[in-house]
Amino acid sequence: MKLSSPLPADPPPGPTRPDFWKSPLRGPWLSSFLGSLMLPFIVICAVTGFLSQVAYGENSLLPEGGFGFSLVPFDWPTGWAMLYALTQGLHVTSGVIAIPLLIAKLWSVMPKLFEWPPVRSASHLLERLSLALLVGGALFVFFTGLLNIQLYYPWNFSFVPSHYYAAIVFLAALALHVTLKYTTVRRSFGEQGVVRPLKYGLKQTVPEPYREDSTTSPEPAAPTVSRRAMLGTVGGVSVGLGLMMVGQTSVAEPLRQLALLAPRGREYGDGPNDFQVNKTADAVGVTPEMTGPGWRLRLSGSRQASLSREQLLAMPQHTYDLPIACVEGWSTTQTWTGVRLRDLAEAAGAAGAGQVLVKSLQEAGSFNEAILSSEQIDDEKSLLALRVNGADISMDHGFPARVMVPALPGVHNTKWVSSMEFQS
Ligand SMILES: Nc1nc2c(c(=O)[nH]1)N[C@H]1C(S)=C(S)[C@@H](COP(=O)(O)O)O[C@H]1N2
Ligand SMILES: [Mo]
Repeated sequence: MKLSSPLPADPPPGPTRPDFWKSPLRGPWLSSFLGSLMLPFIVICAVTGFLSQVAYGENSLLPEGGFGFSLVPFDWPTGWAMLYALTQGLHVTSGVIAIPLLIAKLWSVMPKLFEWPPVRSASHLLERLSLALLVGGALFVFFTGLLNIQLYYPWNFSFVPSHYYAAIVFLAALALHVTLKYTTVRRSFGEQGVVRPLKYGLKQTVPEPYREDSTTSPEPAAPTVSRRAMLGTVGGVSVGLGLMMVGQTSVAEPLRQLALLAPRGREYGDGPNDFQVNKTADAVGVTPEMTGPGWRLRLSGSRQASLSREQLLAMPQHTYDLPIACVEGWSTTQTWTGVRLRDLAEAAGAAGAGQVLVKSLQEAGSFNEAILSSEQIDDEKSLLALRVNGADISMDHGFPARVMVPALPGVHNTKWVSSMEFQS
């Protein structure tokens, strides 16, 4: 169906004219290559993103998994303590690696944004709308993700649901895009070879054959850089950023010095409490009076109990190496000592409880409580930690007591615990 348009048939001067675009590098091969390079990282990022949603479990901000049913029909396991450090490290690393590729890819298809006439037919309109969702969704998801790992939560909307729902829009538009572009990718790889253009230096760099309705320029300028150099630069930036992200994780301590963007620094002292602090006690209004001798852990289940730190230290103590694995991608493994959560459940007359609501002395803020599942309560490594690396936990790491549970997202390792309500 043709749409009659009030716009002039000839494009106005500027980027709507095909001859405005001069780069000899643009063309279906370049866009296909960048898209194919990006795709595996996006798949890893998407899968680990949905896994993070599973790991949030009952704490999820989404109604029942997002759509009234759970996308993944299993509970987050506790069996391997490093699991969330791994999946979330992969999520953040693959997402960050994809960003330079995304920018290059958007550059490669830029002329399409200015197509003239802007709408040619109903199907053209639909195609452009799906591209708006694809590009808008991608920019939103990557931008919020990046800000979240660097600046925490600087916006008024809630990060998790907006990142999550935008990701679904983005991935749906991407699935459509990959389907629609499959033949173009096959054709250009068939014509140009998948990697053949990478063999050419500047002298042998020629424009891709001009094709109307593509991103090739009708009047290409002489190349100033080869495709190999351009893609090498973009890829180099991606690899560099990826290493910086991996350097923040406890699986790659030797790379720590590369974590130039780590919001919490790279250098720590040698003391038992010298490792990353998310929020300090000061920052959230937890004072030494609140955590002093008057502090009690209040337990409730089929009966109430109130325990001082001395009483907790008199209970059987257990020591495990457990990571704090932040949603921001960083992680750090330390040696924690404390009381098993299942022993506390028993003290509250709630052995085999279905879940526990853990609350912090911290009054405001989104991380001042967390819900743990029965599996998380029952794991022998699940602790209410009182000590770390042989010393009392410092104020900033959650004194007098904090939750340490294997494979738990960092957010739920509640610090400055004040009460635990065991529920059936
Ligand atoms: N009460 C409380 N507990 C909290 C937080 C918080 O802000 N308040 N931050 C959480 C987050 S997001 C992480 S990653 C870990 C960080 O623990 P650390 O500061 O000891 O490294 O604590 C978690 N526990
Ligand atoms: Mo975190």
